[in-house]
Amino acid sequence: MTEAYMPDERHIMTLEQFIIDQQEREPGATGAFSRLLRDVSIAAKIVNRDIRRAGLVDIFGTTGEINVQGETQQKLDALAHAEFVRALKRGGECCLIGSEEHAEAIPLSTQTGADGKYIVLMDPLDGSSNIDVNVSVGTIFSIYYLPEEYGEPDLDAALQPGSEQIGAGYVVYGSSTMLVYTTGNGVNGFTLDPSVGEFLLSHPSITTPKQGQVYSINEGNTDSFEEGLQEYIRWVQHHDDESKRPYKTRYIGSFVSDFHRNLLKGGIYMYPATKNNKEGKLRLMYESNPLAMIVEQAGGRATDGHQRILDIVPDKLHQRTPLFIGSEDMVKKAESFLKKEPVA
Ligand code: AHM
Ligand code: MG
Repeated sequence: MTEAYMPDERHIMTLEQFIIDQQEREPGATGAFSRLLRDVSIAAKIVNRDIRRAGLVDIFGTTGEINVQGETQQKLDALAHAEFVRALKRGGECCLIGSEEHAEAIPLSTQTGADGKYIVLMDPLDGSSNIDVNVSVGTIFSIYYLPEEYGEPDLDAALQPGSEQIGAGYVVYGSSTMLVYTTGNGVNGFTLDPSVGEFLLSHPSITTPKQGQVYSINEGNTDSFEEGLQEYIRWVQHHDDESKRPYKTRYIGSFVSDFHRNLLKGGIYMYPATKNNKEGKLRLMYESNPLAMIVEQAGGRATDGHQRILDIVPDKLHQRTPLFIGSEDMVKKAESFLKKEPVA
């Protein structure tokens, strides 16, 4: 067989093998964290299956409920939440779940008798308003230890700053399904091979360009942006050959998908404070922290315009924050405009 026909070694590394390899490099690792990641990936496969069948079975549309965020809950939001909770409950490694789709944190040990030591916070289905029109959506997750001072998984135990995350990741249900995660030692991406039902390593050691040409923001809100941000938007739109401006606008309205594209190609995603969302729209614990950890691990930057996202000390589970995330130089440039006028 000539070399051209030899399978690429990379493509036969499954997520499970990769996790075990990583675990073997950690002295004293018990395998509990590996099992937790396995449970997350199983739930992701189940949600992927459900999403791929949407349109054929009755899972499009809303449940008729308004969730804790004051937003209309989609049937698939509720389904994805239930699948992740089920997988984590069954796995036994997680003692507390915080979900964008649930008002309170959900303690698990009392229900299963298991002795899990991890807390998982998640947005089970991000960008869900795009589901009915077949646009990519995602899952975002964040993993913490249950701090030692909590014998029981007290709800307050979930209120840790993002810098305490021991792992974070996302799944994008796009033209293919990808799971990207970090445990604080670089970022790796896996693509689901539907024929074998496994996530296979497809994007090892992801790094994000320091500078990109894409900016992602809901410009319909421009009128209510602070003056410094409006000025930055005019700057990115201004023609300048040397800095390759104007930049391109790309805004799917599905954070995971916008983030994923910018991570790989370079770019900045912004959701600032607006008139309707004075604290910004995105949730610190479910969306901003996990993707901030990923972007920093890939060499990028994430702030609220003034402060590092991972340093924010939360005071509530469903807290929102303005977000500027992506290529380091682009985020710094945006901040330099914002500094002229602090967020009111
Ligand atoms: P969701 O978690 O309820 O789906 O809301 C978050 C979504 C993000 O995916 C997306 O970037 C943003 O909201 C879009 O908001 P807007 O329509 O205001 O631009
Ligand atoms: Mg979301």
